[in-house]
Amino acid sequence: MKIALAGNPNSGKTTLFNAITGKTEYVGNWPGVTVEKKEAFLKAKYQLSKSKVRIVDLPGAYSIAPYTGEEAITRDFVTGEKPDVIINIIDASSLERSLFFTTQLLELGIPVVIALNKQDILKRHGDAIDSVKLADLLNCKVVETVANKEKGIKRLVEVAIETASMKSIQTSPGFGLYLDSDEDNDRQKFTSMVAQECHVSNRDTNEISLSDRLDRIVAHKWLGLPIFFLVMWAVYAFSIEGLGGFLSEYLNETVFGEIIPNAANAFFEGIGVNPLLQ
Ligand SMILES: Nc1nc2c(ncn2[C@@H]2O[C@H](COP(=O)(O)OP(=O)(O)OP(=O)(O)O)[C@@H](O)[C@H]2O)c(=O)[nH]1
Ligand SMILES: [Mg+2]
Repeated sequence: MKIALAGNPNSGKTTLFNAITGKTEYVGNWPGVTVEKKEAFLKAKYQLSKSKVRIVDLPGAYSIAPYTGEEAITRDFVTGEKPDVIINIIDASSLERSLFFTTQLLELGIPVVIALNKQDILKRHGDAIDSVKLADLLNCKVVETVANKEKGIKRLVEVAIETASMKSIQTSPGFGLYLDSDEDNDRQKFTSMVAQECHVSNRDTNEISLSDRLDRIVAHKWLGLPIFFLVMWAVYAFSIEGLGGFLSEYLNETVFGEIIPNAANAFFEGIGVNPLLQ
């Protein structure tokens, strides 16, 4: 059995790959880390039956229509080598953007299981995604994960193997309802509808964060500019008259006026240089 890991750059594919295969492929917190496909067998810990399961980590892609060479590797693999199931890793903190690629994967006919990753970041922001609704709207299984803490991984692998074993053909959610002449526009309208429907905010709307409060003051329509000039003046005054003034006076009068000349004279006297040359 062959399981492909596909998703947007930086969504956590390689982190998941390492966790379920025991490999130590390079992981980094920026997009474009993986530039070629990597393959390994599933760790015994996650193995459900005797048949070997091959996991393929792919470079990140925003679309099935490749823009970069790495995206072409991903497109060629999922369309050409037909894995038994695709685990589509989604960064839950940027759901709407991720769903563009997801909808394209759902059209390939290959079974798709979504790993709704980085749940910890979402929760830290006081947000959540209704994964049951998401599964319903996209017509595929969704499992919540935190790949770097190995949370939800066992369940994800189980669901992926189960889905692949059923050998059913994935049906796409059919967003053509919008009847826009441009397919990408249709797709975008669909993804923003899905993201809105599934977004659950647990944030207290009365609770305003410190940075929001500061923003309200420094970016105020009338107060913004005076505050900007005041800050610039304070920086200028501090550097010229404050610490800057003190330092330049100290360097001129003490370091270059006394310490260095005295030390140089003492050195030249010490080595017996003619006073005319000192
Ligand atoms: N907070 C948090 N960070 C995660 C999670 N999963 C992965 N990361 C971090 O996200 C970053 C990107 O992870 P990668 O595994 O390199 O992502 P990728 O999808 O392989 O990225 P590309 O190879 O560039 O496509 C790393 O810093 C991971 O440690 C998660 O569930 N929560
Ligand atoms: Mg990677």
